Amino acid sequence: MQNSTYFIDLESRYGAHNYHPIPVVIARARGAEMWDVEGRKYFDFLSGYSAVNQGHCHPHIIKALTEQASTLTLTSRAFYNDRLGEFERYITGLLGYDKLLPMNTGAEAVETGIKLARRWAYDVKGIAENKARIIVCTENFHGRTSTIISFSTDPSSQAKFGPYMPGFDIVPYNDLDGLAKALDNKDVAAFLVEPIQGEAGIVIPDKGYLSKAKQLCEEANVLFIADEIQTGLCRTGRMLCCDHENVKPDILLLGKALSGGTFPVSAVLSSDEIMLTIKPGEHGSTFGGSPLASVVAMASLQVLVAENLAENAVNMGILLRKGLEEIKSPYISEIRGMGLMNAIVVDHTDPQAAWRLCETFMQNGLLAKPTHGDKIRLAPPLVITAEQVKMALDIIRKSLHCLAQ
Ligand code: IF1
Repeated sequence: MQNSTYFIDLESRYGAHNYHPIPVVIARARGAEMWDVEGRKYFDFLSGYSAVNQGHCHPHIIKALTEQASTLTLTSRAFYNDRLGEFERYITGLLGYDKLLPMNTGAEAVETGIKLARRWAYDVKGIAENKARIIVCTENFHGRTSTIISFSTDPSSQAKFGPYMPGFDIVPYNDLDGLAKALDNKDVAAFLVEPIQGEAGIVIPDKGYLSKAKQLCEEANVLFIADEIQTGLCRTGRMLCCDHENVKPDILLLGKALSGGTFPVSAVLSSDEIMLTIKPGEHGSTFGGSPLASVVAMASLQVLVAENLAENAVNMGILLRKGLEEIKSPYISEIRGMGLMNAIVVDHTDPQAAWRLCETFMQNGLLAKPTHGDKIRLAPPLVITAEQVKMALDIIRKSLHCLAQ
């Protein structure tokens, strides 16, 4: 029986070194729990970066996946299939949009949103061709394609991948004056924003920011594109994070938990006016809208609704943040989050403190990973129970002592 070291060495020898994982080798997972190759159990506090909101290997999703997998996986969009239309009707009805454009990864959904906004700008708003501008925020994270990293402000995402795609203006996040200034330009097509910034370290904008930003966009005839790939699908305590402020994005981007963490499924939702500016043959992908993806996505959405996971995210999030406050650790300078999208900021002289804390979490049975140095995301699957949250808090409390050295 090979051990963790064996598998870590294999990846080091034969795999690209584009990640620096926490040194644990997962072999099995169910719900909020994972087991490594040695059989040790862990609470998952990363959830595949919010891709397994429904919990690992959710039976309803896996049943849908396995049944469809042995029936029909792919027709390509050269032909119709008997699953995509049902999924399109379900998700547009659930979220209140006219049309769905199905893709695979989150980055593909973001790229599709950018193309859609540009096409709408030329065909509907009347901006001169190749002049459309899209406003984005500092500290954004929208994926890793060459276009997307062109408007990143994070050198580790952007450096030495040029030349870069033009047409993007960067404004400070959570800054309405900066947005208003950038909107004072007739060539602006859209504003692309994360309702809460994930990679930046769970940065929550001021109350009213999203609704005021949406209003400014409406006044400027600019599309509001919400990247809910990480914040969406009940993660923050509502079906969509924008729901907290009753904001209806013109273009909505979903991914990750849309498949319950089984395989990449992403979605772009919008109105007829915007969506139908892309004509047959002008955009697509081999696997986008496959029968398999359609069935898995429908099952994944059904679980969120049937199990009231938004409500559980609210309740377990309150329990988690309250428990973290009660630890009163001198090494935690901030606790922030909404629903089960949370983070702690580690306060320590050692720049490696957050990493050391995550390694101690691992030794004690909880898996999380630092982001941007001193922040640790605490985002378990939304199926986590109060009992599991309490056990996780015990692990966190015990682990913090490692920073006393
Ligand atoms: C990595 C980060 C999180 C996303 C938002 C689009 C995408 C993502 C808001 C693209 C993807 C993933 C990518 C993964 C780690 C993870 C991540 F650390 F990179 F930034 F979650 F915060 N919009 N986020 O969060 O979706 O193409 O990956 O399906 O690249 O390391 P994707």
